[in-house]
This record gives sequence, structure tokens and C-alpha cells, in this order.
Amino acid sequence: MSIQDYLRKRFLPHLWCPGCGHGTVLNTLLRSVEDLGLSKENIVMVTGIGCSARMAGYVDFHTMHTLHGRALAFATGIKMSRPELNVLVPMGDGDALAIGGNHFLHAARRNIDITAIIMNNRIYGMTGGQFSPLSGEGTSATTAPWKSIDPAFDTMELAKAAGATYAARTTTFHVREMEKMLTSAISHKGFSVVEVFSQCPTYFGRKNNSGDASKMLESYRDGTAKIGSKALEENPELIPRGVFVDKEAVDYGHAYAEMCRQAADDKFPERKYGKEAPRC
Ligand SMILES: Cc1ncc(C[n+]2csc(CCOP(=O)(O)OP(=O)(O)O)c2C)c(N)n1
Ligand code: SF4
Repeated sequence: MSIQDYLRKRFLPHLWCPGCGHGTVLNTLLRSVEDLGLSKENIVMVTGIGCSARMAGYVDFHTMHTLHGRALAFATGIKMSRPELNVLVPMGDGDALAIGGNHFLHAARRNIDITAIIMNNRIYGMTGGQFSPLSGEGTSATTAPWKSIDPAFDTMELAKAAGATYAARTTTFHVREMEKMLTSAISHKGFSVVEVFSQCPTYFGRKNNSGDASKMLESYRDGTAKIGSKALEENPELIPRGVFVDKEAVDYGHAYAEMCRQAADDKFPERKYGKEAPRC
């Protein structure tokens, strides 16, 4: 199976602007799926609304294009009813951490076995460049013509505090690193989050004089450094990239199945259940 086979070619060309980072994330994600040798029959992609969320239209997996901010809620339902499926949830920073922030916290807290991919372009691309909880102080946006005074969330700190068991950050400049992280995140048992800085030259770039897409990619190269690197030690202004959390913990689906088994044993002690727990 090649990555071409994972695409719904009839829906191409895609709607992303020239230079948008979201296509790079799609390409890299498909490479990770190919690395893992996953069958498209066993993958569900669930998205909300946004330029990033449009990804669900282009992949030939089982897909659901749902409501803005609610992708993780739909994905939780799918994972609970079909635990054997790999559930992937690409989201924009607005989708994931503004309107969808509540779902993000609780999916992480419960350690639901889902892979969240946050495509952080620090702006609402689809609706014309409003600022998001990841834009940060001093950035310009359609809704912040005198620059935003809102501090940004640190997605990694948030994911860690909420209980995510895998959390990593990379950029569209670092595609090999992104591929490795996505591969690890999909293989991980529990709630995994990969934050990818993904350039939006059309709104964020234009409003913040960041230059074209290649200049924005250079800023990812020059403005970030690997956790534990000398560069980061010498310049704390750099944004750290790498794996922030990678730990084992029982995921929600397993805990739920175990609870169902115990409940059934209490109620029907004479029955013997096999490997599969009875459904609650
Ligand atoms: C309930 C609801 N509120 C608002 C919108 C309008 N809306 C659609 S996409 C979007 C933001 C998209 O930004 P982001 O999630 O960061 O993704 P991007 O487009 O930047 O990839 C908004 C506000 C909507 N569709 N539904
Ligand atoms: S508006 Fe921004 S995020 Fe949306 S497709 Fe264009 S470059 Fe990408």
C-alpha cells in the first residue's frame, strides 16, 4: 500500500492556499500510516471545522467531518464502541483549544486512546484570520488590529497537566521528526497529542509581516530547538521541540471494559466470560 492509496484523489486539488502548512502535515501523516502498515479499513479520521479539519475529506479512511470544536467528542464515542480502530483527530488551534478546549482537557484526563494532531498556525484560517488562544501577545489578527493582549496557552504544558500520556511538538519544517512523532503517537496506547506548527501565510503571515511560506518555515527552523539541545540551553527564547510526555497508563477503554467485566461477574457469578469483556 503506498500513500497514494490512502487518498481520495477525486476530491483533489485540495482547498489549501499555496504555501499552507496543512498539506505537509497530511503528507507526513500518511507516511506514518504507511510506516505502520495500517489498513485504511482500520482507521477513522474525525475532524471538526477549519482549514485543518478539511483533511478528513482527502483521506480514504472512514471519516467524519463534524462540528467545530467537537471532533474529540465524536471520536470518543467511536473509540468506545469500536476500540479496535485507530482514531485520528486532526484539529486547528481554534478547533482544539478555543471552542474545543473543554473536550481536549477531558479526553486527555480520561486517557482516551485517540491521536490528536493540533495544526497550530496561531490563527483562525478558515474564517478570515481571527486570533486564537495560541496567537499570543503582540500578534496581529483581524480581531486584534492593535495587537492581541491575550497570552497563549502552551499546548504541551496543558496536555501534560490534563493527563495526556504522549505529547510532542514539532513543525512543518521538521518533517522527518514529525513522521517519527506521528508514528509513535499512533502506536501509543492512550491519549496522544502531536502539536505541529503549520504556517498560514495568507492570514497569520500577512498580518504579522512574517514573509512568505518559505520565510515562515525558516522561522520554524531558527526559532525552535530540540529539548535537551545546547542551542536551547544557550537561548531560552527558542521554542522547545520534542517529546514532552511519554508514559504508560491504563487507557479509558480498557478501564471501562474491566469495570463491565466486574459488574457482570458480580451480577452473574455463574457465567464465565472469555477474553472479551461483556458490554455494559
Ligand atoms: C459552532 C461554530 N462556531 C464558529 C464556527 C466558525 N468557524 C469555522 S472554522 C473556525 C476557526 C478555524 O480555525 P482553526 O480551528 O484554528 O483552524 P484553521 O482554519 O486555522 O486550520 C471558526 C471560528 C463554526 N463553524 N461553528
Ligand atoms: S487560510 Fe491559512 S490555514 Fe487556511 S488554507 Fe489558507 S494558508 Fe492554510
